[in-house]
Amino acid sequence: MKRHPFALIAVTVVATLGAVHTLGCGASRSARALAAEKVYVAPGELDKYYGFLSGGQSGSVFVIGIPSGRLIREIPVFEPRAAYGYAVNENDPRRQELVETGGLWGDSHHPAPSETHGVYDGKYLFINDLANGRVARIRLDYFEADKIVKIPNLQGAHGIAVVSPDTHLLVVNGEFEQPTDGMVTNPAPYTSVVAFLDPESMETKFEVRVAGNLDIADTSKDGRYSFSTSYNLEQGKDLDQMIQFDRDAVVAVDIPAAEAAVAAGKGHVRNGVPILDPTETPGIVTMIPVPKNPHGVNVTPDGRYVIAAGKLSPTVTIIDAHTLKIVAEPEVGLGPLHTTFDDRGNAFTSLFLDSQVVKWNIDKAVKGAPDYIVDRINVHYNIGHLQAVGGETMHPYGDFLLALNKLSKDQYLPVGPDMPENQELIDISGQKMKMLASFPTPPEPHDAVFMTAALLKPLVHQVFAPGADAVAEGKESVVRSGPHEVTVNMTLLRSAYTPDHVDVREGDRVTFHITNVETIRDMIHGFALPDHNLNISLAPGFTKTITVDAGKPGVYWYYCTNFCSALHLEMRGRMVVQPQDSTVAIADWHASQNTKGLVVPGVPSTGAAK
Ligand code: K7E
Ligand code: CUA
Ligand code: CA
Repeated sequence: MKRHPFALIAVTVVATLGAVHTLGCGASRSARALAAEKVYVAPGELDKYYGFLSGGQSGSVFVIGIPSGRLIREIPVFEPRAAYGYAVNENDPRRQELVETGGLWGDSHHPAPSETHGVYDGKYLFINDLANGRVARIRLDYFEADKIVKIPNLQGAHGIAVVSPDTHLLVVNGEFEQPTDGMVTNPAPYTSVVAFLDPESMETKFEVRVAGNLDIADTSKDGRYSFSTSYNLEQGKDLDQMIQFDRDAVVAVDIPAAEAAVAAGKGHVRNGVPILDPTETPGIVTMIPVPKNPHGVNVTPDGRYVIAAGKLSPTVTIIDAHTLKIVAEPEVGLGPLHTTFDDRGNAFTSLFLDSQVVKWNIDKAVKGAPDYIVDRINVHYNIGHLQAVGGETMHPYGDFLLALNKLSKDQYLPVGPDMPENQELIDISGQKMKMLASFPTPPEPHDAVFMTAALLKPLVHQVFAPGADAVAEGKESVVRSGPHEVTVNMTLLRSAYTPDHVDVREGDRVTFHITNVETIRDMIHGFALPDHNLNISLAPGFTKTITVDAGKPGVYWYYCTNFCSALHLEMRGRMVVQPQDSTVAIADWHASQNTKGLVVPGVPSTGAAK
């Protein structure tokens, strides 16, 4: 088809007018300048807030700065990541946990920081893996996952929440219903469980069975209830069946009552976990009927109300968090998914279908006042979660809101078949919301929690007191502990490995027990071993242990992967693997030290070096 010349001209004129309009209009320029001023963080300045975004199918947590939107760090959790020396080797304890609990990828949706007295204590950040029914715990002093567990009797670990105010337990929802007794031959409708975990041992203490599924979770601010949405009260097995009822439910579990029932032996133990059945233990579960295939459930900062988002209904349901009675059900717009809060009694609900954030006043909605809707703002596009800074705590900060949009459509050039997910930063400090900025992140953030930089700073350790298992400077050794077992007790200090050479034999299992003995912050050293799939990184004072097969005969240079000094490139050492039938004597490392690195002949290969 030939293009009509007039069409081209018309397009050019419109484009030119558009450009003149945006650039030439003084008001729009100053609005842009004001927005830019609000998000600009000058070089060397710090962001006011740090956000922890769940990484979705990236299986990680992204740390971003607000208001700049800068991606500051990724915390890999359910996926090995060489960049941070995380779970790379087959024998890495985290990787073994990953393999044993479901595999080397995850779908993380909901970050939940631990709390003491209702405020973040900086100890842990919990994150779910929807795909494999797992939960991981990230040490917030080290920014690395330190435990990954599989939850028995549960599939589709979706909503998670800590029990406020003291992280008494961790709540995990099972979204994908299962045969109640675990037997696929059982024709009865499927059920699901909400699991309660001990945050320290990460053991599943007990579970509560629900006739339906469980989607998003929150808890009351006083430790009494967990709240979970269920969108399949129909107990349907296909889409048609799941959208039959006008109302599904918010499932409230009375936590003290459930604990008492477990203590009284009322649970049926399956896979080591007592499961409570509410039909046998009345009073532990209250089903609050809410429309329709609800999704998000969020408790207001003051703990008074529970807000359930209607998803297929244009409403949110406001439930009294103490009496569990519905107090109002205001219309907010199409496709309400999640709600967050400012510090002035307002709620902000994401509208997936309308591609909007709606701001509404909680008190006015409860009283039935007609003017409860305060403002609406368009987002780009199809928003899932949204989070106002601090909105998930008892003390929201009330200045910024992050919209986590599922589709960016026209916001970026295509860089592949799919478009980046789009985050938008909205100023919520005034009566009307103002769009400030947008920025993409890797796939696919679901939810976010925020801490002020001032709160976070003292929580994160950078230099650790060496633990009981640390290797001290001067105490390095290479120990042959069996015919095929070698332990290397190693220290790292700019810019050398001690020992800087290790002689082993083909068939040996070599355990590297490594301490970074640096005492100044940010002096991270790596330890990468070519052709052994090994890379770890260590903070000052930190110790890690990893065992590898010696591998094929050869000379393998271990080297530092974190740029640490002018002699970083020289920071390397040799592992020499002698062939099985080699007649070359394996050097005693200490003896070789005494002779300035020369191999001492005649030291038997199986002789233990002290
Ligand atoms: Cu709405 Cu998994 Cu939090 Cu995603 S869930 S949107
Ligand atoms: Cu140590 Cu580079
Ligand atoms: Ca339903």
